[in-house]
Amino acid sequence: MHTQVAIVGGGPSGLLLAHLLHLNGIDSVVLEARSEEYVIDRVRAGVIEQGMVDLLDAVGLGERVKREGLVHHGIHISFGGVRHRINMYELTGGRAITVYGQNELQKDLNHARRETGRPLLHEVEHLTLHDFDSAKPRVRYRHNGAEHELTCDFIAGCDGFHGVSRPAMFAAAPEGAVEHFERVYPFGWLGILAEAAPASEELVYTWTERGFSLFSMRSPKITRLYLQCEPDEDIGKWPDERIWDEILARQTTREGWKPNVGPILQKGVTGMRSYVVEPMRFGRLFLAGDAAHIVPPTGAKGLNLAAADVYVLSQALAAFYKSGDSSGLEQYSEKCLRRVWKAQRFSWWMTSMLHIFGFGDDTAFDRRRQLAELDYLTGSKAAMTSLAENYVGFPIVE
Ligand code: FAS
Ligand code: PHB
Repeated sequence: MHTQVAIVGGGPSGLLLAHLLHLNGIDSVVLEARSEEYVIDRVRAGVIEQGMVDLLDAVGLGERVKREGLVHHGIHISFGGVRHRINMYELTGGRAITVYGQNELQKDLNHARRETGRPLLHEVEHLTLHDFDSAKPRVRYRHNGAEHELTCDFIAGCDGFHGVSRPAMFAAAPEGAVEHFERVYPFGWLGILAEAAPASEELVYTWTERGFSLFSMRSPKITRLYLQCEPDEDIGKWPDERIWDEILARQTTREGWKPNVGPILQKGVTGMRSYVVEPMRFGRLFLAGDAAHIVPPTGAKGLNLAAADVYVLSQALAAFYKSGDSSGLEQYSEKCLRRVWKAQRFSWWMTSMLHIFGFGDDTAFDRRRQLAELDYLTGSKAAMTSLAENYVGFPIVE
């Protein structure tokens, strides 16, 4: 088989790229390792920046986001038993976030792909990349028990952090041509979905001596909650009652605000790291999204960065196919990395300010310093404006 762009990975970045290319008359084949149900049911992001909502709207994918997404003008930072609201809408001249589950977005993207009738293969196996340092890259894979080879002009590695594209790039590149930057955090997040009406209209980020905790939501009936835990926490040791005890212990405020309790529908533990590969491209292999960079979820940036990457890549490929202009492809990595490092800084800052890095006396100074930073943040318009503009995010479509 031949196509113009072989897209490895059918998650948000792979399918959004396929859609953007389709709108530019560029053909692609999307190869996904897992089943459609698995990819949809995976519980991940919940916060979409203004820039991504505007992009989805501009490319005909915004209808359900607009209809069912929850638009939030602010967030709360809670510490010392008191919630402090940051009015991001006011501080950023009218920009907001939208709470819309990644699995809902995944459904929209799968549907849009089906509408085009272009190939989206699930459950592909043994996928390998070849000759992407030449003008005729190839992707080999197994599907429905048969071996296949796909020739193409370009490969887009949208296969997430644990995919094959980034390792293939490291393996093919000369020594030192590709490097990575990483920070692994000494904690993780235990996340739950609960059938309980959200007790707050906006997200609440809570700092306590017991550890960080986050109040979020998915709909008027579903609350999403997170607890800072050990990086390798055993979820088996967290019966529902213990989870609720700890959430209420961390989030209940002096004025008595607390999340509503309800049946837990899903629970899981996720590790926390910051990671960037540079450059994000080698030859005709272009990495996008979590395949190239990971941010800790405290800044709610991962999915939004993935959308920004594939928008830049789609523009560059469109210019190449329309006029042979490869300047966009040449600048792809540099352009994306500027945005990626801003999001890395913000996500590291939110994570460092709100999590406990040690519970002993040796870290007592840091906890006092964190409290002083939270006190400064929630008392300074300048500091709140800085958080607000980074949280709502920067435009994707210039
Ligand atoms: P993904 O990992 O989502 O998709 C990659 C796809 O490639 C997967 O479907 C995988 O099965 C497939 N694949 C892997 N190997 C393959 C192979 N060899 N062959 C074919 N296919 C292969 N981000 C936000 O912006 N806001 C948030 O609120 C937020 N919350 C988060 C909460 C949690 C708990 C987590 C874990 C992440 C969160 N994120 C958030 C980040 C998250 O949303 C990711 O950034 C996003 O899924 C990235 O999308 P992709 O780059 O498409 O990678
Ligand atoms: C979520 O709703 O899942 C969520 C919200 C904000 C974050 C991370 C996750 O920072």
